[in-house]
This record gives sequence, structure tokens and C-alpha cells, in this order.
Amino acid sequence: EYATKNKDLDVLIVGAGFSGAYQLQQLRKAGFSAKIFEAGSRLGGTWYWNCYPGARVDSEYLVYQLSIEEVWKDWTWSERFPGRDELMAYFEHVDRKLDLSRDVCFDTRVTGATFDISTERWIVSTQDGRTAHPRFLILCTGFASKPLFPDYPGLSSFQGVIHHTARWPQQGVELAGKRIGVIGTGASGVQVVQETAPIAAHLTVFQRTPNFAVPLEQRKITDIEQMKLKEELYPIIFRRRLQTPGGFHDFDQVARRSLLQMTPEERRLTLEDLWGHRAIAVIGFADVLSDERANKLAYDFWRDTVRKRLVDPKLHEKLAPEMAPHPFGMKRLALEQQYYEAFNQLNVTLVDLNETPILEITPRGVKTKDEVEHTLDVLFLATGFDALTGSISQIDIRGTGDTAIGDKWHSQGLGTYLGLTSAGYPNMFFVYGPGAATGPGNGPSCIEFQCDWIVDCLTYMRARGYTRIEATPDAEASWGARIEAVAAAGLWHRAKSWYIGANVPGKRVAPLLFTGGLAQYIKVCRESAEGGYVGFVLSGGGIFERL
Ligand code: NA7
Repeated sequence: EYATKNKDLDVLIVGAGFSGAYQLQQLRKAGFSAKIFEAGSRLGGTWYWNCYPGARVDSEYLVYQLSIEEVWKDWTWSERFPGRDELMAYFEHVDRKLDLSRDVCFDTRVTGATFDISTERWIVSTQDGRTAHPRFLILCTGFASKPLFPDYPGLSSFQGVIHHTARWPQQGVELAGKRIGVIGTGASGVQVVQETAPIAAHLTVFQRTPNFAVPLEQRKITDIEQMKLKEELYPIIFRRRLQTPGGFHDFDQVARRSLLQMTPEERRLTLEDLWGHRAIAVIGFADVLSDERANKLAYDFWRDTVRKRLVDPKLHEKLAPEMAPHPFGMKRLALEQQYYEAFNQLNVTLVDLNETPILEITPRGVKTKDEVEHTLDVLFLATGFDALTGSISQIDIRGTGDTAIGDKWHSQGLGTYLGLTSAGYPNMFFVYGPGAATGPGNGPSCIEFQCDWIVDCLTYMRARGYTRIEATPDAEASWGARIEAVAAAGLWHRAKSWYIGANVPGKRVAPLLFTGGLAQYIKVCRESAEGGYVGFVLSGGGIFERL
């Protein structure tokens, strides 16, 4: 049992998704000892937990993978946007290639961590009573690991099957011929709807805000394509994805152009063309996320396109309203496959929660304000997450003061330096969490950069005999101000999204991400490192005991 007597552990990683897996591999390569504590039973992170029917990644396979050659050189993707099962198989492949599991404790949920000033090590505790004493703690907990449950009365009285999408049973639930309900129409809700509409006896969709979903444009990947990628293109794509705002490799064409400045004809043709293969790139135009008029042009095109797909005109205003309830793209756009066509089916009902809010969950189903009881066998809670900060603050983490990090962020607002660290919590890093270029963009791009940055930092410390690193409060304050300033240039504050914490009742509303784009984010992080870790205090006279 290494975890009880591991005084020589350099790093404990929490979480074994994309970040944890890549972080472990890169730390090993650099000669650090590292272990992972993972709450789930397999590798996969968000893909382990989100096993609801229809779960699928909405980043293209080209960029949504690890850049490690051993891994990609003999892995074959089947679809442009892989489904959950394929992603889980990919993680098994990653494990076979890199032998990660030998350093992972599965079914091990980290509940607390305290920094011990005398030893300059973390004391990490788990739900089942184990502890670890690493020099460094790296939270690879992702942006969406704390589900958000609605607080409707009677939730526990429901006699059918009820689960949050991110806590769907691994063994699945029989759905064919069932009366199914879905609360929430974010990316998860949209996927559940399009997957279950064809098989449900009846599907009732409880919608509070319409999703501005755009076509996914799925297709099979050919052998020739894969060969070409492996022979020459993958390394180029992996380098390229760090140079773009969203961590994709091909948005630049769009990013340099202004939607507003195009002639109506040019705009029309450009958008039509985009819709055929890459509709999501519409939020990449230079002005769509920042200029209200450009944003409206994008919305109007989207609305008119969706309306053409809806048979019943009464659905127009509900699914694609004349006036957008919030600016286009300020809540994450889902990528859909026949989502709108589902509402043309006779067995699908849309309940608008603005007209008829949910009063309570009853043993038989969902009761709305019009006194209708929607009887159901299965109820999906696709209600999202306490995103970004929740993944970290659900762990009782205490640094040099006695303040849990969640309390710090709740009372003072988000405090991170570079979205990698927080002042008062030495030797702790987080990946793909708050304060970084976490979204809206491609996960693995940001993740790999951050993990590499952390390994470089630890290597730098080891070479110079430092045992402690901590962000200064000043550096944290100026990074916070920069996040605010960059976000203020966009329209983000005008939507109640998880990007700003507005989806969680009672949560402080403020930008939780660096919205200046990945390339810009990387530049700032590199500048700190190249200047000898500007904004950090490094200390400790000793050397790493083990090395
Ligand atoms: P999201 O995107 O946060 O969506 C949650 C949905 O649930 C959204 O439509 C919410 O409506 C709705 N919601 C939340 N609470 C309630 C209550 N109490 N009643 C009714 N409806 C509610 O989460 P997802 O899981 O879909 O996606 C998360 C990310 O994962 C996604 O962005 C991708 O990056 C992958 P609202 O809009 O707040 O009115």
C-alpha cells in the first residue's frame, strides 16, 4: 500500500481523464514519481462518468486526442466525432501503450488536502480513509466533475429511474418503449433527446432556455485519411492547435474575418458553406463574440436555418425565437444530429418551463404549473455542472491559511494565477480548470500545454533545489484583472452561462475563464516561465529528497 507510506512521492495527481493521463506520462518521462487517485473505476475522466445514451465529443477527432506518437501511430478512429464508447476504448489503448494504470488508484475519491508547512508536502486524504504525502498536488479534475442537481420538491419521491446525465448507471438503462423525460437542453440534453426520440414511447423535453445548436456533420474516417495523418499531418496539426484561439487547427481562416464587414451576398455564401461542414466555426469570426451587430447577424442566420427544419410553426418561437434570449455563442452551442427533426415526431413533446414551470417531481412524473402531471418511466437530469470552480472546491483544500479554496473563491471571487495556481496554496496546480483558456475550445490542446508547463516548472525547481512554489497575491490580482478586462470586451456577461458561474443558484457571477484564446494564454504562461517564473515565489534550501 504505497499511499500510506509514500514520503518519497513527488506528485499526486487527482483524476485520470485526458489531463491526468497526459500529466502522469510527462512526469514519468521527466523522472518524477507520480500517482493518480481517481474516483471512477476506469481511465477516461469525463468520458467515464458521462455514459448517458448519445454521449459524444463535439471536438473533431483530429485535435481531440493526445499528441503522444506511441499512442496515435496505431490507433484508428472510426468517426469524425467519436462517441463515448469509442473514447473509452481509446483510453484503454492509451493504457496499453503507456501502462498508466499501474500508477492509478481507482475508486479513490479525494476529499481533502492540507499543505503541511513544516515538511512542505501535501497531506491528501480520501473518502475511504487513505492518505498520501506528495510534494506537489496536481488537480486534473476537469471543468465539469461536480454535477448540478435541480432543487425541485419531490425529486427523491420519483418511482421511475432518475439520474443526472453525468451519473448515469454504467450498465445502462432500458429505454426502448419507455416514457422518457429530459430536464435541460445543454449539450448533454440535446444528445439525450436526439438519441432517445427514435426509441421512446414518448419523450417529454423540459426546456428552460433553447440551445442554439448547430449541425455536427458526422462522417466516417477513411483509411486513406488516417494513413496521411500518420505519415505526415498529425505532428503538424498538434503543433498548429496551440497557435489558434480555440485549440483547433483550422479556424484561422474564419478568425481573421469580420462577419459585419462582408457584403450580404458574401456573408450568405460564407455561412451556407460553413453550415455544410463546420457550422460551429461561426463563433470564430473576429466580431461575432464581441460585436452585438455581428452577433445578431449570426443568430438571424442560425434562427432562419433552424426554423426551416421545424414542421409546426408553433415550435419556431420556442426552439428558435425571433429575438435571441442571450447573445449567440455566449452559452456553449451544442453540436446536433437531427435534434430539431426530433420535435417533428408525434411522440415528442416540448414543455416550455418559462410558460409552465415545474412545480414538483411526483412519484409518477413531473408536475408543471398548468397542473399537468407528465407521467414518466425514466427521467434524465441534464442540468449541467457547478463548472470550473466546483471541480476543485468540492475538495476541502487548505493551503498556508486555514481557508478552504472554495471559501476563498466564494468570498473573494475567483483567485488564480494563470489558471494554474492559487495564492496561499503552494505546490498545487490545476489543469483545465478555472482561470485558464479552458473554453470554449478544444480540451486536449489546452491540457497538454498546461501539463507540459507544469513539468517544466518542476524540472526547473529540481535543478535549482527549490522545494516550494507559490503564486504571489499581486500576480493573482493582475491575472484576475486581465481575465475581467478580456471578458468585458465580449458579450459574455449577457448570458446566464457556466462560463461566468451564472448557472448555479447563489454562485458569485464573474468570468471564470480566460477568453483571450489559447494562443494568447500560452504566450502569457511562457513569458512567466521564461522570466524565471515571474509572479511566483520559489523557495526551499533542500533538494528533492528522492533525486
Ligand atoms: P449545460 O450546458 O450547463 O446545460 C444545462 C441545461 O440544464 C441547460 O439547458 C439549463 O437551462 C438546464 N437547467 C439547469 N438547471 C435547471 C433547472 N433547475 N430546471 C430546468 N432546467 C435547468 O450542461 P450540459 O451537461 O448540457 O453541458 C455541459 C458541457 O459539457 C457542455 O457545454 C459541453 O462542453 C460538454 P438554462 O440554460 O440554464 O436555462
